[in-house]
Amino acid sequence: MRALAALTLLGCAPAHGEAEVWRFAIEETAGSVQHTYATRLAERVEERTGGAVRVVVYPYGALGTSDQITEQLYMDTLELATSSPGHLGKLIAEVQVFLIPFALAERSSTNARALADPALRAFLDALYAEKGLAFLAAFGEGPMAWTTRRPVRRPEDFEGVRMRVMTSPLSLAAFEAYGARPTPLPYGEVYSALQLRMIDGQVNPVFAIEEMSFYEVADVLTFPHDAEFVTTLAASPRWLARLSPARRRMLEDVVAELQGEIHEVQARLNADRLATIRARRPALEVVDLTPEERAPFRARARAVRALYVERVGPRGAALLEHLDRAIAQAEADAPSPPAPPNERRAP
Ligand code: 6CS
Repeated sequence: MRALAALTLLGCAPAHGEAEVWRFAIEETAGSVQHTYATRLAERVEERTGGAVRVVVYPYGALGTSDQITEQLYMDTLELATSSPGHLGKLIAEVQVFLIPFALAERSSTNARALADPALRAFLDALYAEKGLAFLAAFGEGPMAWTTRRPVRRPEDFEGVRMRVMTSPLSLAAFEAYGARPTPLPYGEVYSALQLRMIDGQVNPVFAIEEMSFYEVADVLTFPHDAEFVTTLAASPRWLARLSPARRRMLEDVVAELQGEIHEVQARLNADRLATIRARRPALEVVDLTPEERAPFRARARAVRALYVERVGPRGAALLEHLDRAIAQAEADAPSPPAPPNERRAP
């Protein structure tokens, strides 16, 4: 794997017989939502090209951190990668819209429809193009959950709690507004930082909390119902331009199919992994914030929304409007009944 990574960093496509190789780096480990997405994409591309294209999937770390794989896209030394706003926000400030607490819907199914909205996608497309990236898709990976050493039910409970956040500045601002002491770190450094007590908690969807073993170094897992983890699929624009029209259409078709499937994948993975965590650590307290408990967090999130507009500027405000509209439309298309208590508990 290391030799392959070295070849890739030099921009040389590894040989697999005569097949053309597309390298796809993800920000998560094998078995994750992104890994399922990437392996499905790989299978379909290989099948539809009769094996003429082979997609090699590189899990987290194989080609570097989230920032490093994004950089490889615009250097044109990598074809495809997942680029999450939690890290990409340093390069494209506007995508931090997905990090504003309570900006997305509480239900992942609503977010899944909103993220497929053509106007929202077109806006993102232009922003990525400006920064030397090609935007292909945005999708949710499930509700965010906090893992902490002690219960956090009110903003006051966050006092002095060093929460690891992703590296985009708005994640930091959000947890500052919540009253915590946010600490940005790359994904791969979180477990040891928790173990060494350099940080007290972190925030991620349940499947990630299981795959990265964060639940082992926590006493409480809280569902605040304030945000969903959103990622994007990005590509090297120069590579895309080199694809034949037929190959490009085939890729777009596969991406469109996956847009419709990935919501079910994340829902199943998150539910299964919560069961695994509960079975492995029965002592872990699982807390579901009530609507009343969420209210003070929601109130503090208003300042984060205002800060986003202030810091990111008119294009950020326009993207936020697009997102609000897409969510309202998704709600109108399929109004959601109040979530039953059991569904609120299992993301
Ligand atoms: O917390 C993070 O940094 C990472 N979390 C997930 C669920 N995916 C990738 C991201 O880098």
